[in-house]
Amino acid sequence: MKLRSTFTAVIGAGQVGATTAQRILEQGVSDVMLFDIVEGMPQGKALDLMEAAPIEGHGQRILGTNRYEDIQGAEIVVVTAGLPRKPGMTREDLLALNAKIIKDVCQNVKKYAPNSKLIIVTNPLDIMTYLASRETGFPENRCFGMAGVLDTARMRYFIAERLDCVPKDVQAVVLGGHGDLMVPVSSQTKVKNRPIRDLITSEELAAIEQRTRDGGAEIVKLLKTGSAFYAPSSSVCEMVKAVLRDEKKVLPVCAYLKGEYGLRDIYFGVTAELGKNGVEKIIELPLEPNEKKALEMSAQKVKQGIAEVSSLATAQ
Ligand code: A3D
Repeated sequence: MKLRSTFTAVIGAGQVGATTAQRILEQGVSDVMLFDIVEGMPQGKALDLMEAAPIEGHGQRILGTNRYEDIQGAEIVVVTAGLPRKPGMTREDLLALNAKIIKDVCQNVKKYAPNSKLIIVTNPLDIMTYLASRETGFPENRCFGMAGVLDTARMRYFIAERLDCVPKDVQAVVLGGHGDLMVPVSSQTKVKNRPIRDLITSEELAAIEQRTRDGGAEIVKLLKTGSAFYAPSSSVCEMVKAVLRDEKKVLPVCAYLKGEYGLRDIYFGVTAELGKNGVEKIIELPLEPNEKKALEMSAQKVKQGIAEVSSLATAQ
């Protein structure tokens, strides 16, 4: 069996990678090439997923591989290769370990899928996306990261849980770095077009914002052996769909900034239009002064990480 001409390559067939592959197939988005360095594992997961196809009723195809040559022709490459957080570990603890993996993956993406759109998922997200852009030399619109869709979905769910409503009726947006200083934008948060501030107290809203910032850690603490993967894979699939179907959908994305919000030379969570060219337009939102300030603090932290990863690169 061969894949059809439009396919997504998923690098790293662990929890996030395999579940992303499953969602892409079962939602009929595209065929999938699933890569991992562990021999047999991506092939086993691919076969298992194909055996579900008659029941799920989709016509997509998936292959597993340990050879980078097989990602040739991929429209999108999703990178989930790397170590996840363990309890007590910050995303930054992962920096040095995952930087090495991202460099190796990027050299191969550059060689075998030079025209693809690259979506980074590996943490620490903003820093790994910056590194990937430097390693591949891809134009910024073709290299971006997934975090904001997930952080926003978490906030939407927590609000829906509090108000006992349907999560998709909650509009919210979380900007900034994917870490403890991410910025839930309350001024933009609404439920069926009613401002959230009219619906819950400011204390309740503050608690939900903090739970959103701690959303990843809450799951790590419960799982004990890994980090979240169901909502992260839904988030990646949403982005893959927006690109492959040229939806021009506005989503929170980790994108390269050239002066937006007064920030430059940084990969950072902002709202952007996703279409067939990747990040097609960055949409700057009107922010309240305290939200602007929070965004600047978050950017400083990401800049520190970028400096750290750049010094690792020169030390090697
Ligand atoms: P896990 O289930 O351990 O899967 C990672 C996979 O990467 C494993 O199958 C490894 O064999 C594979 N791998 C390791 N080194 C390489 C390499 N050099 N080349 C190719 N594959 C390799 O982890 P996971 O799927 O739970 O998480 C994967 C990454 O995503 C971690 O860095 C997480 O922190 C990150 N993550 C980010 C988010 C965001 O919202 C940004 C959410 C969830 C997970």
